[in-house]
Amino acid sequence: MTVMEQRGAYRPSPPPAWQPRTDPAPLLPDAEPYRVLGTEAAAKADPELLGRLYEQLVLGRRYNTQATALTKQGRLAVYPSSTGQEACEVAAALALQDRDWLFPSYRDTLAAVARGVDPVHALTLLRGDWHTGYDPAEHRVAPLSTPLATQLPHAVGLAHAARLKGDDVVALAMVGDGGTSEGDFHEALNFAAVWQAPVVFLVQNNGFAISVPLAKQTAAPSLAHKAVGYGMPGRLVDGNDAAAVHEVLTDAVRHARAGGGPTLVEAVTYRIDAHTNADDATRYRGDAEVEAWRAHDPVLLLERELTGRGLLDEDGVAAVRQSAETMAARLRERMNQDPALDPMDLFAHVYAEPTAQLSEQRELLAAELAAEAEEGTAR
Ligand SMILES: Cc1ncc(C[n+]2csc(CCOP(=O)(O)OP(=O)(O)O)c2C)c(N)n1
Repeated sequence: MTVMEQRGAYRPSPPPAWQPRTDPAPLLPDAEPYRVLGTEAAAKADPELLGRLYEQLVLGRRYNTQATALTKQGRLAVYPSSTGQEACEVAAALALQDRDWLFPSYRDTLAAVARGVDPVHALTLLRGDWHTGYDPAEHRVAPLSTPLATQLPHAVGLAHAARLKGDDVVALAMVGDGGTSEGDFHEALNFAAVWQAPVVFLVQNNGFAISVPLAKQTAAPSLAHKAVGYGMPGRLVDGNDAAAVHEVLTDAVRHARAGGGPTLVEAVTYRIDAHTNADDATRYRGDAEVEAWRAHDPVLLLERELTGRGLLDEDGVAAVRQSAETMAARLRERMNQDPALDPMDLFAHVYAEPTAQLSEQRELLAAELAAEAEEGTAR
């Protein structure tokens, strides 16, 4: 066949190896964040669950204010408050079974506490200590992760490994909107979808990565839309509606457990406090914006629903607040006790076989401490 004849036979067609993969339509998030409170869906919500969520929200709010106060008293080095985001924190913990794993970021102390970690132990890292403060295996809560998004590949690895071993375990990993720009976010979501790992990714879109607003973080229609590119469903939920977040996460956990693979959930919320006690949020956002979100407060939304339906009265509110005060007083009291620290601990649990330099430094410190102790006794 001549070249001209070949050209004549040419018919436009797709490349031979191309086939449609998955239909993107079922993976797309809803047009608006899913809500339960104040809608018809609320009537179907379990009153006992709503009550439990409310108690945890009130405790969580008080925990946040107390921890922030402890930074001012020098008892805590830093506290990234989740005030305004308590619905996400509490719902994440409550959506999991005991055998599942939670992978929190530094902002998710509350999720760890709601899952059963001792409130003081959960603050160990933020107190400036060198270790996690709790045994991750005991409560199945990974260490609070400060390097952004690094907890996500860990969650995928754990979930995939559990599945290979035949263990019935789901991992729920939490990350902020800023964290979605990290390479680890991409790698974790890609692996999770390819392996169909039992993982749920919860992105708390609280509007800012320190001072960087979402508009400078991404050009995506929403963070939930990112799921489609990896081949997993994306869900968009009102992150201040505890009942909605709980329902969406519970569905995603169930889906993962049944072998349906990962889900990306974007919870639309707002960080009411500054990034941490070391940040001045007035430098990059106005009061009007904060006030608008205060009117959509997670505690308020649930309280209105419960009181409106006669499931909570003034005495009930007072009782929950009282138990939050008791928790805060106990937290203050325990955090005001100086922990007994052994400087030699600096060298423990680092390497199975310490390096020559570390051994030398260890000896030096031991000698210094011994000399100091001797001086103290001599004085
Ligand atoms: C890998 C890495 N890069 C940069 C930082 C510094 N850093 C700490 S918090 C933060 C903003 C994160 O924002 P976001 O993910 O939205 O979470 P949020 O703090 O709002 O909960 C940055 C950039 C870090 N901790 N880790």
